Amino acid sequence: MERYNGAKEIFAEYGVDTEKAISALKEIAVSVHCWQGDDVAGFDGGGKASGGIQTTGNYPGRATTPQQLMQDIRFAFSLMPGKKRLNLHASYAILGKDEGKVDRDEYRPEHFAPWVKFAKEIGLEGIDFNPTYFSHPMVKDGLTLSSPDEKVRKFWVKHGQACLKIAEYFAKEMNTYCMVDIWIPDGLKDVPADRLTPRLRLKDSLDEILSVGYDKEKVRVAVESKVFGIGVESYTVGNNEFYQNYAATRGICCLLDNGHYHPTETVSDKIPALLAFYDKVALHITRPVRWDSDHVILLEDELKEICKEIVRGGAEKVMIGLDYFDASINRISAWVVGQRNVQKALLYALLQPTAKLQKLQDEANFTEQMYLQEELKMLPYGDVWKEYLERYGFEGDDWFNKVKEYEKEIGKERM
Ligand code: RNT
Ligand code: ZN
Repeated sequence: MERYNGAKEIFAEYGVDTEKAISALKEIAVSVHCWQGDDVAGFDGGGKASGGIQTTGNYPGRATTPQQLMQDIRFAFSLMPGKKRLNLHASYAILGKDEGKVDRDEYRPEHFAPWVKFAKEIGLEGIDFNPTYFSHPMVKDGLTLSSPDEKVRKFWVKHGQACLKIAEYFAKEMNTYCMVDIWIPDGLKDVPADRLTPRLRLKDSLDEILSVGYDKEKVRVAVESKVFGIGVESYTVGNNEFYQNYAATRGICCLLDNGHYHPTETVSDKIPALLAFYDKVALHITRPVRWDSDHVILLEDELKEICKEIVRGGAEKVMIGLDYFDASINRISAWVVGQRNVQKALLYALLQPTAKLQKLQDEANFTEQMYLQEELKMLPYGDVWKEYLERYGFEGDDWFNKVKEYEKEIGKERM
């Protein structure tokens, strides 16, 4: 408390109100992905991610049943401060008696009812959703919605339609919107003979999915582009230009995953560019190391820049989601470190004297702007962070020891 009071005074000297920052941070929801808990395996098939997506590492204790994953989410989320939504993939369907009988083109809300019950039980803000266009035998020659095989394409169109209905159910049950993110792995390893036709097929498929009729107020559909993927280095059907134009002309959103661009492009710069045209933008925050490798989010400069743009643009306009999966370390710790780093970066952004800095930019006073931006880096953010944690039930905050205890417990059960 004493340290916080000192920090409060220091920030006040720069015109920053730490109390305001703490209350604002408390209101920003982060959609936490379920798939860090089981290496993106899901429950409806392969038991291993495949088709344009890959997890590396073999740390013991992976959740292999819905009960285990829920147990891990419950525990991991209890160590994450702030408002949380749960981001689910269709492959996490709990099929019960329909196991082996119902495929992804026929999933229904009831296959996700246990998730709704669980989300309500642990007091989540909402559920977001993703159709799963990978880890499935109907991914033919690496293609789904852009496939020239009508049977394949139709199957995946029906999957997308089914997912919109499930999203509607989540929105209704949780009494908040449900963000649906469409990402497909479709692409080619080597030089294409035709780059246009697959994109025209993807466009038609998406139109067919959206034509299913769904509550546009409650279900917010987003499309996630990518520059390349493993095994599809030469051509990605759903690239950035394709999806931005698609979203703009269909009244849906873009989802920016910061692992999906050329390494010198930044999502922090793309957020305000999109907000000039869209009411909402969705994010997958991750950490690319050389490529879209989905490493655990660290408190790095680009994360801080992304969070500054979220705060400056208006946090209510940005649907913040996480997307990383590291199987080489304790998965709960990976989850918590990444989520907390996003919260820390948001706090960092909320503690900037934004108006003052903007004024310096407009006055072309770049000397003072640089001086001030550098001074700000050494302010006592950690003391405000600690105060935030203590106010919201994280006093003492020895979360890592709790993870070690938990690991011992589940280690016995999951051998
Ligand atoms: C893959 C995309 C996609 C997935 C998740 C699991 O490159 O980023 O968002 O990571 O849907
Ligand atoms: Zn992503």
